[in-house]
Amino acid sequence: MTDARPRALDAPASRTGEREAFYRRIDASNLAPLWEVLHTLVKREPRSAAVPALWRYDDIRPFILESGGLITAREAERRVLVLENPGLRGKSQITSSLYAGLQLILPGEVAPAHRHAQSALRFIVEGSGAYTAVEGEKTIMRPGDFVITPSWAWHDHGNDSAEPMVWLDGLDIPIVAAFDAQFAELHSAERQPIGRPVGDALARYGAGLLPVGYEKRALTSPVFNYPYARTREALETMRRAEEWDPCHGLKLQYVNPVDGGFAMPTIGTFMQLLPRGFATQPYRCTDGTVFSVVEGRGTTVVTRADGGEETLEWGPRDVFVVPSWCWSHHRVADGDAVLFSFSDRPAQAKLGLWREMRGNASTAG
Ligand code: 1HN
Repeated sequence: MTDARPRALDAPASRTGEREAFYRRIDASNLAPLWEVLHTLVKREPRSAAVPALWRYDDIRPFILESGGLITAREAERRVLVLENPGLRGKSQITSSLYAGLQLILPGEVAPAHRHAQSALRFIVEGSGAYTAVEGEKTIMRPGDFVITPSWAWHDHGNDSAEPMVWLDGLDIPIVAAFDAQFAELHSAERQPIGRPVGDALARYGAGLLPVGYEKRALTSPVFNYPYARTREALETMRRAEEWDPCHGLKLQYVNPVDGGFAMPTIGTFMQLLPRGFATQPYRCTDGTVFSVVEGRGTTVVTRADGGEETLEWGPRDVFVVPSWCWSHHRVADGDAVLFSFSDRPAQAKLGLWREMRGNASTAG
């Protein structure tokens, strides 16, 4: 048997009648030839099935509010409209590894207590004053707050305010599913018992101090609400140093104060300030990233895997996604812009997979 063909990562071996007959015979034994599929399994570089996408809040807000008349939070367990990546419809995925949705809770409602293996984050988009209870402590949520529900932690939400509240949920559902490691449980009570005062965790672990003798107990940060007021103040103070990263502006990573690592084991979370008129240099990384616009307006140009360009024009409360290994750059319009974002970066980093690449206008694309 001779083979003059060059080795290729991008193309399958050629098919012959003899080979096809062989594939049919081994099929009954649950066997298949690797050389027919190798190029789809081991690729030169990431080519995400996820595509760049934007959900304009003004367009989808009416649907979110309409869902409030359709089903109660109690009946739904969680009343959420899932943000489905257009390249991954029907899979409840915003990237290949992450789930995202917009959750509505109306005044007086309770989303009953449960727990699951998946880790969740909430990023508050609209409304103020509803609470979430996590492992016996309540926190009151306000726009821009980043709130964590660790894996296997009891959690319920309630809205004792007078206005509807909407937040962006981010969960590691596809990651946990890839390991077939899902567990979930309903609490016997709708609202879990509360054993600590509001604000306890933030005071205890989030003031640059830790209780003497504190030992790390979990992989997730013990701070479960990172209030926007503090994050925004940090950005505002730091901007005075004028150390703008060409690709990120001024970008901060939420940390677990106990070990300095990411706040969650599978999901990385970030907040960045891009000043008025700033235009970033092209950048790409292997963690497909979900952005939630907190303040300001701008555009993000994303180069798709097929080489085409997508221009996402965003404003406050919009959600957009940049898939893995797609070049992107941001341009801010008139005012300052503040962007929250999350991705699977900690999971990739722990597995030694994460990569990034900085470009400039002439080398990108
Ligand atoms: C969940 O528990 C929540 O607790 C939100 O608010 C969204 C999506 C899938 C599975 C569990 C919540 C969820 C979820």
